[in-house]
Amino acid sequence: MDIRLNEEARDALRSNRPVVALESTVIAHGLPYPKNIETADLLERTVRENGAVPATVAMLDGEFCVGLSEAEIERIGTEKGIRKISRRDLAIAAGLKLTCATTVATTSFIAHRAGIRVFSTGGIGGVHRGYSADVSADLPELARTPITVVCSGAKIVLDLEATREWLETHGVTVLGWQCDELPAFYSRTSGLPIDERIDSPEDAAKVIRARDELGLPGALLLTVPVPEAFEVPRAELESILAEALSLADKAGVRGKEITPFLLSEMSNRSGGRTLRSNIALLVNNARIASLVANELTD
Ligand code: PSU
Ligand code: MN
Repeated sequence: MDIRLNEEARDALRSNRPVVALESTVIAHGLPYPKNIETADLLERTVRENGAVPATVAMLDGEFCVGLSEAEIERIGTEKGIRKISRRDLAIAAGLKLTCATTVATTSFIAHRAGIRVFSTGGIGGVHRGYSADVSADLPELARTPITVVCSGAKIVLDLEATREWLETHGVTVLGWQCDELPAFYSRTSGLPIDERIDSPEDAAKVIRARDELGLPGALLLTVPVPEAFEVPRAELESILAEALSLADKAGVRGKEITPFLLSEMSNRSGGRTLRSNIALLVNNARIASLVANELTD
């Protein structure tokens, strides 16, 4: 598989310096313009400030790209009709030379093949509320890709309990960064268990190395709660989410459109609080991912 690595990422990987992969669906579909581009830049800066090399992943004109220029990030964040691709779309996108944003599934797929060990995002996809047949392709990809994904759990719009069960059944290890329960995206708690609490990058690296030595096929999720100042309490969220879900139902929004629709509705209904929370957790996750990536190259 041909992957275009930019010079910085290629040099860093060759000389065993820390690299953190970042995804592009959050830029193209997860956040509104111009916050999307500002956030993408901020995430890259955060990774650098914490001693690692950022590598945003996307598909540009049919090419798997790891490490984007500022102009390329701008393109992903502004061009109309950027497709959100999951595993099922990889061959279409490559064959027909499309320009696409990569989800957790496809970012993990590409980053792992490029030799990157740590990937930072906001929230993974999962089992949808009310449509338990709609299971994000993020989940099976995580079950077969041995990468570490730093995230704040699964997005709150999902059925978190069913998503948590799925991860357990399929052997995806869920660690909690300085926390005792699975974070719930905009909220710090969910009432759902993690497999182990981790308090330092050193301990995270120990578990990651052991996973690699055991040859386990699945990803390891390092779940990080949103910083306290940006948390939106669950009770408040649930009422906004209920409104957004019923609107989606009435409008017949389904499939890959539903997550972006719900995130944007919730932001409108919370006066932008959920958006600020989303950005804060993305930045914080990029920071923790960088610390872990540093530890892994020592
Ligand atoms: N994290 C965010 N916002 C997002 C996403 C992650 O803070 O929009 C994206 C990821 O790319 C993830 C996707 O893979 O949402 C899940 O989409 P779906 O539920 O359609 O599988
Ligand atoms: Mn889906």
